[in-house]
Amino acid sequence: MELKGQKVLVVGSGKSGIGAARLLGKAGALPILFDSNDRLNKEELSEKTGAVPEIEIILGEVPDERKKEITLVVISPGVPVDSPMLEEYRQRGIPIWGEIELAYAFSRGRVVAITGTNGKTTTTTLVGQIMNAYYQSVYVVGNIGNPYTDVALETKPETVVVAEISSFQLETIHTFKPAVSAILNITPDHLNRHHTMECYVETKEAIAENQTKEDTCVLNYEDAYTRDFGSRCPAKAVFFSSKRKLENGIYLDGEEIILSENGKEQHLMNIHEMNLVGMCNVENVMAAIAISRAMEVPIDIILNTVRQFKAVEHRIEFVATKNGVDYYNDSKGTNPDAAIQGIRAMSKPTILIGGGYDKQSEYDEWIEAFDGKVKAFVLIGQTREKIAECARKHGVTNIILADTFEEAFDICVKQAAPGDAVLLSPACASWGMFPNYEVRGKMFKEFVEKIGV
Ligand code: UMA
Repeated sequence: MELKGQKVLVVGSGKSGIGAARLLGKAGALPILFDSNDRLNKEELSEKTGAVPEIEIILGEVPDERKKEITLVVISPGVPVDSPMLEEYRQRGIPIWGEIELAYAFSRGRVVAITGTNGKTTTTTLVGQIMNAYYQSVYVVGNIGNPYTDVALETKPETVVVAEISSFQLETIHTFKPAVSAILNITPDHLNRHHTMECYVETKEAIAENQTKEDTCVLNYEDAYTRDFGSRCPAKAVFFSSKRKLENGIYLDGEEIILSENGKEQHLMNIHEMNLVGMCNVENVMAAIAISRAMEVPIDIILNTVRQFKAVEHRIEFVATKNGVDYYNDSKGTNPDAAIQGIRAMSKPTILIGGGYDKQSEYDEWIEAFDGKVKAFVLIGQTREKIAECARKHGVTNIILADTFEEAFDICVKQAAPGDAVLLSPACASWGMFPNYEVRGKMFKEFVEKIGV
């Protein structure tokens, strides 16, 4: 689609919208940066769009007479595809692209795209480091926090783009075709947005929809959804498994990671050579190895990078030991399944902070995974009553509700004795109390720093 001179409506003025509007402006289109929040400051937004003069800003509502000019709509991931404002454009046959699709249309080189309910950020970061160790031109983009549109125009034919892709972003791709894709796992999340599990799974599988057998899709053999997708996947499926031997793929045998290609086995590493805790991270590492093999990176470069790799911030991140108590920040545990990995990684009696924004999740499996380890359960946010009720049903007794995050943290400090752990792993998004999980995690770390000062 030729975009020069076209009026393009960019919906959402967060990171993605700014990136999309800037790219469109530089490419000769006439972008209108629109945000439904009319309390935003136009001048501040104008500053963010930088030295791209063609960008017009509209807040609140697009006037009817302006709607007719629009020939393409580009939406940010946070904008639901069934939002009523999009329906009008859809009915007029105006294409609706996501920010990822727009970036891809201008991008050169190969793309590695990683999705999954959990582990995306760790795996994307690790794959980015492995690619950087071998290739000259590498960009790490997407849901990880760096909009793809920010770098698309800088890419060259030899570039490798490593993209963390959320289900929100996959709803609006059309031609996006990674050379290597990965679906790490699929467990219930964002059901308020995707409505049913079937829709959520379908959206995740879209990551491979334009791939062919020349391309690779890395899948988790131990996840029923992704295993099942292996036989339907349009790309060549490569599996990893933490539980069984595979003829072809990467698997865990005791504590050893093994690469098996056509039945020929190669021992790669012992899991204690990694600086990461938890089985979820062993799976992330196996996925990263499989992805990097498919990208033709030599195995010694892959393994050296894995050995040097440290935990991603906010993902079962060890913060400090204060007065004999270990503090862990798992603010990225934004859904029950991620939080299950968080509590499983704990080996000491744990004071756990949970709760936050309501994504209509069920908490039973998370609470069952406590396994007698949770000494006190401190709950915050919109979901605190719902989680407390569920926890009582499962026999958890020491449940404390807090009104603020600070109060929750103080309760943890009082409840903890030397030899215990305090874990922030809320199983809920931070929205409603914080702008995002990073701010929540950083605040937790600041509180830990201040203990005993
Ligand atoms: N807005 C509208 N109309 C709407 C909805 C929103 O105008 O109907 C406006 C809001 O007023 C706001 C703007 O859109 O000003 C926000 O857009 P956004 O929510 O898409 O936020 P961005 O800053 O563009 O960040 C997005 C991702 N956010 C979401 O998916 C909610 C970021 O993922 C991502 O890092 C960033 O693009 C760069 O690619 C965050 C996230 O929480 C980390 N992701 C979810 C997750 O990981 O679980 C999917």
